[in-house]
Amino acid sequence: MHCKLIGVPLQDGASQLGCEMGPSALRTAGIVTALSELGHTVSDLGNLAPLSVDPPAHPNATVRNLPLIRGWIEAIAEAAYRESVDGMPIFLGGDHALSAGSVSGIARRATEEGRPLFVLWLDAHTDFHTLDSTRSGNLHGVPVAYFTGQPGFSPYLPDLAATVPATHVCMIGIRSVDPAERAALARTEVTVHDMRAIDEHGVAALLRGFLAEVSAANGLLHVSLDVDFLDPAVGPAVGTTVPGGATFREAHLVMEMLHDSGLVTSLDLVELNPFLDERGRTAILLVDLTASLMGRKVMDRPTRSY
Ligand code: HAR
Ligand code: MN
Ligand code: MN
Ligand code: MN
Repeated sequence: MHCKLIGVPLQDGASQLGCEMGPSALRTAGIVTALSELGHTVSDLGNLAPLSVDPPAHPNATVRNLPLIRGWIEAIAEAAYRESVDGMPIFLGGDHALSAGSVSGIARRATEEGRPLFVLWLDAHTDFHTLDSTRSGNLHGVPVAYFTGQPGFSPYLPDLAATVPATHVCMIGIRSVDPAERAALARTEVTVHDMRAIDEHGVAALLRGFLAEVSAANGLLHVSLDVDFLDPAVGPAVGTTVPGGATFREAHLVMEMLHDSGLVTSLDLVELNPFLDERGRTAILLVDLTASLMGRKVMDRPTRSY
């Protein structure tokens, strides 16, 4: 596989500063070496910068940093479209507003190729607010509503060349949903596997069902990994910790199964806040999870102490 690393030092979609250091921390934790050692070719394309844009003000006065986030989304979507033509884009975030750009750019590419796009959303949160429903105003809470084409984003965020149908979105790890998101999700066909479903059925059974759908449709698969999918005990470097998340092995198993499926064509690594990390352990875990996704076997894992 030809891996294309795209740094996105975006932090203004989150309430806490620090995600802008995410791309640097992932590089420092050895993402290039980890992928190269698995036999992949790797191009580090450096970091993106936001475009300078001037959208109209939104009537919901709590919405934060709209012009800047829109400028980022335009730059990210263009890069996602451009780089997905020949290789696997890996977005080094940056907060989760990033995915409004990455998924919309990949969706444009998928439509051009006549392939359906599916999205696996690994997160504690559903990120299904609209600009009207958000109470925090933090735009890392809106990307899934945006790229599935929920109303009210135009003319504030870029108009979508292609949307991802709600039936093609599967969320795993969910355990923090706001009332407005819950109501909106109930009106869609997004698949939401909450933590209780993982406890009860095991993450493997849930993922297997989704991968079978992607495979049957000959789909492209974009994976969006939010650090808070993980339990804070193993992934502390995130501004929005929620107890009761995926364990170390549950997260690796998801990645190992994704590798075996051969379906994944693009990836986001988001919400890493290195300012909140402990001796780089969350950055290292994200690199190791990426290695599992790209073919590292559990028996081949480097021996590490933390
Ligand atoms: N739903 C909450 C809000 O909109 C929290 C969103 C937090 N999002 C992330 N990414 N950390 O999943 O403010
Ligand atoms: Mn998220
Ligand atoms: Mn989250
Ligand atoms: Mn379905």
